[in-house]
Amino acid sequence: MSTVKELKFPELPYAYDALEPHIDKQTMELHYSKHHKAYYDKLMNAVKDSDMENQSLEAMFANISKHPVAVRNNGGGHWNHSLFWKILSPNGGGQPSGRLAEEISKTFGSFDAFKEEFSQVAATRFGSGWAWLAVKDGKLIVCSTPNQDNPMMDVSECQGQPILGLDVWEHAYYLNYQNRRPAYIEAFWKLVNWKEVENNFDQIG
Ligand code: MN3
Repeated sequence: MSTVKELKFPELPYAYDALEPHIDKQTMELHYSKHHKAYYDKLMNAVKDSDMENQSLEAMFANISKHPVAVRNNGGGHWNHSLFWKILSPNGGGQPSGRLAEEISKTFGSFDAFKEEFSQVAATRFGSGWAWLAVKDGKLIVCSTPNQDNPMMDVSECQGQPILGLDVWEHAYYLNYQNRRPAYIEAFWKLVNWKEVENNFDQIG
């Protein structure tokens, strides 16, 4: 696992306008090149010349309560967005297949029931935060976290390894959807790169 000082600001795997009309070009450009870049830069700045730069971000998340709040906010911001770009695709949407599809049906009853629960959790997260599909002790869970927290952090109410995340900060949707967060969530389902989510699931074993 990379140490923090080895982390690179990731490439966006598609063009800024590739997710239109669901996520508009201007939102993508600002979100990636300004918001995510700022989290990345501030993370690097927060760990610079300390022993934190030789740890992995994941290891720090496990005891983030003992690290500076700048690492919690910006480390979370960097990790969460790095996942988010990869689980979206211009060719996304539809449903998962294979082992993940079976596990979703087993846990939530059906894909539609999962989708409804995730959408509800994302819509009702008060203020800024993220909705997650995560794995805990081999089981799937849906939950949300505030700000740039995630379920790998010891401070998080829900614990697990995220395999799918949805950014519900207003900066992720306000230009196109204004206050209509549920419309943004509905559009998100048309973009989910289920192959990538399946890979994330399979890597956990
Ligand atoms: Mn964001």
